Amino acid sequence: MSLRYNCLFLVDSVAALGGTPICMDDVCIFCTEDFFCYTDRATKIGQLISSYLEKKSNLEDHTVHLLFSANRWEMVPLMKQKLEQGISLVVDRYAFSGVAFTSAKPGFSLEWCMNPDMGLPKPDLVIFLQLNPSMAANRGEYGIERYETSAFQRTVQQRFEELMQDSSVNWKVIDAARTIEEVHNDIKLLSEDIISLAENQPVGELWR
Ligand code: 2DT
Repeated sequence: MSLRYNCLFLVDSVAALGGTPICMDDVCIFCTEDFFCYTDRATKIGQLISSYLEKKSNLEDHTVHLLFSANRWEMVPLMKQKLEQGISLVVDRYAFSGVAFTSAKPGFSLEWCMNPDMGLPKPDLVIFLQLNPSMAANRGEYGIERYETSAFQRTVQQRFEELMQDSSVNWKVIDAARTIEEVHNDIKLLSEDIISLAENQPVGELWR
């Protein structure tokens, strides 16, 4: 299977993938240059966010939300360039994490949180890796960064469930409590289907 298709799909969850490589036969998440990871901590905006997440600095809640969104928008020209070349993109976290996490804070509505990301390239498929917060806590270096508390993660999970009610987005939920091979296999099947369906389709605009 070649990657020369016009497809944008992403993987999102309360715990995302925690940097775990999931290699498929031809699509290699975390190994391909056509993989985008948000937060992209390499850019200047990403470095501000990274310092905030590592609790080395504090940022006002609206401000950091807008920075997360800006970190996606700054990569849009490159994403579009690749999509226009017919290259499929795999994205780890995207606007859905942005909305789920900020709206888990007191005083933030889903609507306010969605606004800055409206019009981003729309994913053809969103794979949500379902893992309960206590299992997620046992993976990776959980508990070190900001947001990594069970109470907050439970609220984030509820916000994701609200976002999944939106039928304009192609959500697929995968049970991530199984083995990496089983999760891999499910992602592979979903990816192959969407890559052929999205071929030659124009890229949509998120939440518009
Ligand atoms: P990682 O553990 O995946 O690096 O995420 N987050 C992420 C937000 O609050 N808003 C966003 O827009 C994005 C992309 C999720 C670090 C934390 O940052 C949160 C967990």
